[in-house]
Amino acid sequence: MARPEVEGEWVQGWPDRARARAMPSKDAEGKTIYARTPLLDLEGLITPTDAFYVVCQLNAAEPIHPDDYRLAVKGLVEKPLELTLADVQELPTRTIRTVMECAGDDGEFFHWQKKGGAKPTRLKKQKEQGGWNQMAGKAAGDRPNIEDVLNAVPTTCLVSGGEWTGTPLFELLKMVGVMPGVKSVHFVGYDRGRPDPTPQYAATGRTDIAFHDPGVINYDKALPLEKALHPDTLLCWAQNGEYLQHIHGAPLRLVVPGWSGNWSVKWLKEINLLDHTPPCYYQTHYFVHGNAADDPARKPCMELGCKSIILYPIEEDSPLPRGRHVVKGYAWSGAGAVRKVEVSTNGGKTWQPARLEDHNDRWLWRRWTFLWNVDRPGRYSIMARATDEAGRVQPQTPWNFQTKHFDGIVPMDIEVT
Ligand SMILES: Nc1nc2c(c(=O)[nH]1)N[C@H]1C(S)=C(S)[C@@H](COP(=O)(O)O)O[C@H]1N2
Ligand SMILES: [Mo]
Repeated sequence: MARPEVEGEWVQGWPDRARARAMPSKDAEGKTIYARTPLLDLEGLITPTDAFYVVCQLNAAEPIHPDDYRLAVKGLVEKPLELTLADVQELPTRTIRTVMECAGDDGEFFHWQKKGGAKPTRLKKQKEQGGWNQMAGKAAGDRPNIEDVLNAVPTTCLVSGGEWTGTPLFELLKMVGVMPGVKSVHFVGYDRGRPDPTPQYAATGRTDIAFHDPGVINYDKALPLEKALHPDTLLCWAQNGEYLQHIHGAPLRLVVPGWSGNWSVKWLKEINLLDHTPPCYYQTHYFVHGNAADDPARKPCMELGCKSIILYPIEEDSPLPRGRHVVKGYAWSGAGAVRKVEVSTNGGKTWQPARLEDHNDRWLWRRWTFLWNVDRPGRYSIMARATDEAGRVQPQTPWNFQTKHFDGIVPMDIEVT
């Protein structure tokens, strides 16, 4: 059976269902640096913080006491400032509910579409220790076996829904005064380190190509001014109704709805206003769309595509008895609200509308269900396809060498007895 039995846990003195927690990979000190959301075990729209996915590309920043926190805002501004958290909290607040998806989420489905083999599954668990950052500290030139890497770093379940509270970034930009000619807003995190090649081996499915090595860097991204001024781009100090957890970027992080998670810089140290776009490693070499590492036409990953995923039934739920089954999943888009989800139970020959749950948070994923009446035994290929408010139909993103922004249609092959 795909679904493990519910195990009780004592919550507030009473037995209850087991609580959902993210599936972690840890660094040498036992700290979580990567964790996947147990999507199959969740309900509703907001992913509990303990179950929210985690990605730390470098060594995670050291925790900073909120009273000691400083944020520098500089560059092409009328009034450079060094701010405390309390200063930022004096600005008007705003709460946004949005999906956040890692650019690498479901990347292994690109490998599967291209090369075949076993279909990736959301039930797979990654290694607890070292799976994500296993090359850290090893000699340069030491290349692991690609199968080991792919087994250690599953890329499914890197997506969550969250409620974020902070202040619109434009309020801060208004306060410092943006000078003419600004093109990008450069965010620098407090975390520093040398990028580990393991995630690149996992993304490309290869250990035999040379990757650009930027050396020791701070995590940084340069957001185009237009997106920086969008009223939903927030500087956040709270998530899901409480102050940020350290692993999610406390005391202050950026949240950029619609764009892949890597734009939402955690542990903010500096904001620089620039008249150009600096060559940040995580936007020129890592989170890029292109055909090869040396593709001169490669472009930074920005807006997410349009996507739906099936959470029931999945292949491991087979065989199912004849009768009624509720096919269900989530759908989201980087362009805003999802308007339609269609389901096929015959491998894409015909499509029928799914029921979409209603809500008014355009950046948040929507849940959909489809009542499937199946009275004949056999093999059924179930598919889901989303359409967003911009009229974009799933899938939007072609294969790319870093396997970023997968939004393809993945059939679930279900046996009915
Ligand atoms: N400073 C910093 N910000 C970061 C990262 C990081 O490693 N350092 N990882 C990015 C990536 S790749 C993703 S997908 C999201 C994940 O945010 P979460 O860990 O809160 O889920 O944070 C982004 N912001
Ligand atoms: Mo990511």
